[in-house]
Amino acid sequence: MPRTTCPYCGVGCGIVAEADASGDIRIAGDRAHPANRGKLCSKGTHLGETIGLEGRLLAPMIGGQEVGWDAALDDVAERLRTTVAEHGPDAVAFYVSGQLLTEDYYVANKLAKGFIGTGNIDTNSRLCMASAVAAHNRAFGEDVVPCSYADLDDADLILLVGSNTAWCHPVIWQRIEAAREARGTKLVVIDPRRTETAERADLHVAVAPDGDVALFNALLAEMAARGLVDEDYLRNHCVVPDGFWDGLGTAAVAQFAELADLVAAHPRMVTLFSQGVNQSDSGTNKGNAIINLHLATGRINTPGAGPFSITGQPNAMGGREVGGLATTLACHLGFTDEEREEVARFWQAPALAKAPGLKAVDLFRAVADGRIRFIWIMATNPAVSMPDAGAVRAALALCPHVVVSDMFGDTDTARFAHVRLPSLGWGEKDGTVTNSERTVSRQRPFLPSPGNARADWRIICDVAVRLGYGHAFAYSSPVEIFREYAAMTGLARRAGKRLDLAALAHISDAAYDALEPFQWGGRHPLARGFSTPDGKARLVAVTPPAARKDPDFPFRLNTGRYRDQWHTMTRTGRSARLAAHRREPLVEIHPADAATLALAEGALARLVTPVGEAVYRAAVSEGQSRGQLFVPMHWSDTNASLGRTGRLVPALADPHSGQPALKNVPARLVPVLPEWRGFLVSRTASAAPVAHWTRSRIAGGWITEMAGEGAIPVDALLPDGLRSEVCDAARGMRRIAVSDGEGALLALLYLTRGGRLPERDWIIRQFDSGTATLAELLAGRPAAAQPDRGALVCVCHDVGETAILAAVKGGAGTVAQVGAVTCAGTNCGSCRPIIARLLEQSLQTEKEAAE
Ligand SMILES: Nc1nc2c(c(=O)[nH]1)N[C@H]1C(S)=C(S)[C@@H](COP(=O)(O)OP(=O)(O)OC[C@H]3O[C@@H](n4cnc5c(=O)[nH]c(N)nc54)[C@H](O)[C@@H]3O)O[C@H]1N2
Ligand SMILES: Nc1nc2c(c(=O)[nH]1)N[C@H]1C(S)=C(S)[C@@H](COP(=O)(O)OP(=O)(O)OC[C@H]3O[C@@H](n4cnc5c(=O)[nH]c(N)nc54)[C@H](O)[C@@H]3O)O[C@H]1N2
Ligand code: SF4
Ligand SMILES: [Mo]
Repeated sequence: MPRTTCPYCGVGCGIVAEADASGDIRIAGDRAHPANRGKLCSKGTHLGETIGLEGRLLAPMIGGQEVGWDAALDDVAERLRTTVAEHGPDAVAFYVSGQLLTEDYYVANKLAKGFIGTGNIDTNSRLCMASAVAAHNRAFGEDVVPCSYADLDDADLILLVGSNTAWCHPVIWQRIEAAREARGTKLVVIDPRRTETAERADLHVAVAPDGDVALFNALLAEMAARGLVDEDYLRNHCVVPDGFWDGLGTAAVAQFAELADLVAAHPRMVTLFSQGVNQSDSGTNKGNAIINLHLATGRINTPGAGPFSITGQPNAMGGREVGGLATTLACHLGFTDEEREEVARFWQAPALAKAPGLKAVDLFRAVADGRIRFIWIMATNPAVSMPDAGAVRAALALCPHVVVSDMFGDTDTARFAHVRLPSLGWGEKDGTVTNSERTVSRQRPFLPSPGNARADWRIICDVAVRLGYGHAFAYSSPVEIFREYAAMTGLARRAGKRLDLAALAHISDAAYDALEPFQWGGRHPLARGFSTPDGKARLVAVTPPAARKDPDFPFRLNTGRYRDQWHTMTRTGRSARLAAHRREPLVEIHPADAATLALAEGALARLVTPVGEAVYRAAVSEGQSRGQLFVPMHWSDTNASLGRTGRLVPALADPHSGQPALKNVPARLVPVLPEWRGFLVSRTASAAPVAHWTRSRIAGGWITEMAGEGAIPVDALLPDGLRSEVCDAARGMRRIAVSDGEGALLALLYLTRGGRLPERDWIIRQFDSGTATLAELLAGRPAAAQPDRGALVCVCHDVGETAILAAVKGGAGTVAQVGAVTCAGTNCGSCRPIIARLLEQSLQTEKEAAE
């Protein structure tokens, strides 16, 4: 059975995948893979539901016209050639992605920087990892993660900073949980929100938005005051700037003393961090404040210790290695004369880029003002995911040449393309990825290439050949690219870097096919010295950002992820099971703030920021701090009318890394009171002509939530067929069922002008495989009262809250015992934090009742 790697997060789980004769896909965790040892989270487990061909782009398109590959490639090459001839190489840009394979990434970088001669190739990793990269470079002299997953197993204390690990890196989360069970590891979560991750921690520090620099500076000052600075380590391995110790300051955080005691007591400490650190205009300084603490206490390069930046995308790390960011040249080398010379010689490059290119935010600004006239976007959806995505859309609409390579033809970004190129996707493509701990794994194909789709590396090389660079891009398979890339890392080694895969420069085709996951640099790649000229690390003096207040925008808006959706939902949005976790984008708000605004649970609300507006349903939650809001980043124009978060975030970036500040946006919230509300359950996706809609996958079709003003366009919403209707004019209620000639249900529409709408869960189940009568469907509930299943908890085994609470009543006292009784949480385990919360709550209630 083919062994491959998950296409989602940077944990990099190994997967065993198989397509049987009937086309059914079986997915299982690879027990032999060091990243997961057989485990998978909900997203990995349900991959099979996301790889159908529906919506796939299967042939190249120029405008609305399907064309052959020759025509498409000639067209792209011609656009490139004329742009360079008329406006120079810097009028060209590539915007690529941490979801490309290393081999794709390598040839894209080589074409842009070596042959077209522009530094303008940047990646969505700019929105994701750039601050960690900049912090590593400043502290270590190279972008190297100094620890490994095994350090999580060996730590006595784990600090999670700005990371919702239980949702975003669930298999790492399970590893942390295992360490806590095995050796009593203490867990601290530093996050302004009380996430499911924070709920499970020993200590949750609800830091103020962007309060991290102040917090870590103060922690370091406190360790110094307690005599816990490792003077020997500092003398032998670090350079400390003058005046460093004077500027550390204090932090106004309620749990500071408790946190400091934990940090003081546990030298074996790992600090794992992600977007709450990186996506900030003080992101690089946050990274260095964390690294400073580890260096000064000597908590690095030893088992169970280190600052650990965890990567987001499956190949964010591989992209950093090949040099796909505009700010590196190639393979951890920069733009010094010496390094440029080495690279030019290695590639035999005729026109090596002279200087770093534009970083993502600036790159799209240059598209907007006409400096960039050709852009090729691969494996990313910037019309949704970039800050101020409205400006990005305007820029793309103006740009004379937009080429988009994607698996799907109708993404928000692809709508702006002059040329759309169909790429292979997961299960079809072939190459390598590198995960958060520097482990390189193979992605192997187990599905046939659909239609005329092609591998990204091949598309890039086909264009390079047409530009006359055939000699440098004459690869016939990924292994040939991998060998060249591995050889090129030898340049990095000779320049004193730790990146070094040169031993694989002559790997045979067969050995590449059979390649087992391997980690470059070992467990602690910086243990034998840092990558600076003197081998010493740098402490970096960093100061907290100034507090911001704006009376027009009283809230701080935080944005991020849901457990079961991946980014802009082009893939996970196709799975009915994954959709069940959260069907709509919600704005989370503290109860006191909701009360002040007279905003009820489930009501619609308009979020307004200095750059735009979007509409969400309110979720009132104690987990939000007062004065703060949270919305997901996932919904695009494809699945919602106004739920796209990219409308809201200004294009403000960290001065060192260029990473946008996506987590701390000034905002205000205004309740929306539509005249009518409703939802439609239908076989096909409805393009609802109403003011507000969001839609989500269900078994056998779609559910579309709607709201609007004035007349309801019922006829436009419903398919043709036999209609049955009930209505109650007094309450403004209307319910319509549509079936075909044979009585098969095609659609159900429920509308109200002020009353309640029926429970979605029961109707969704009836629509696919239920036994409800027409009368029951129109009533919106079963004739005989059935026990309410409660909110869905376990997606894999379809277990609701009621069953879990019953198990607890029946004596189940641990998550494992609940699992034994109900099966909940026994497959992927992503719902275990919810089960733990339900368990705690009901045990608490029982205790209170007994007292
Ligand atoms: N389910 C799911 N998993 C994913 C992804 C996905 O789309 N869906 N995407 C992958 C990718 S590319 C990435 S980059 C990772 C991201 O993984 P994470 O970084 O864990 O995810 P986010 O939800 O973006 O943000 C993490 C947390 O930062 C907190 N935060 C906000 N502001 C601050 C602050 O000022 N200080 C601190 N300390 N915390 C703050 C937020 O409240 C949030 O809980 O996830 C990866 N995994
Ligand atoms: N407000 C807000 N915005 C954010 C964030 C946030 O926390 N808040 N997080 C940011 C972060 S960390 C990230 S990583 C970005 C992610 O944002 P994007 O990269 O824009 O999101 P994806 O949906 O992953 O886009 C990947 C695209 O590539 C396509 N694709 C998948 N595989 C392949 C392939 O092999 N080849 C090709 N050619 N195409 C493929 C998919 O269909 C999809 O259209 O979003 C950023 N934007
Ligand atoms: S934790 Fe989940 S999403 Fe991440 S690699 Fe593993 S299975 Fe995939
Ligand atoms: Mo990311």
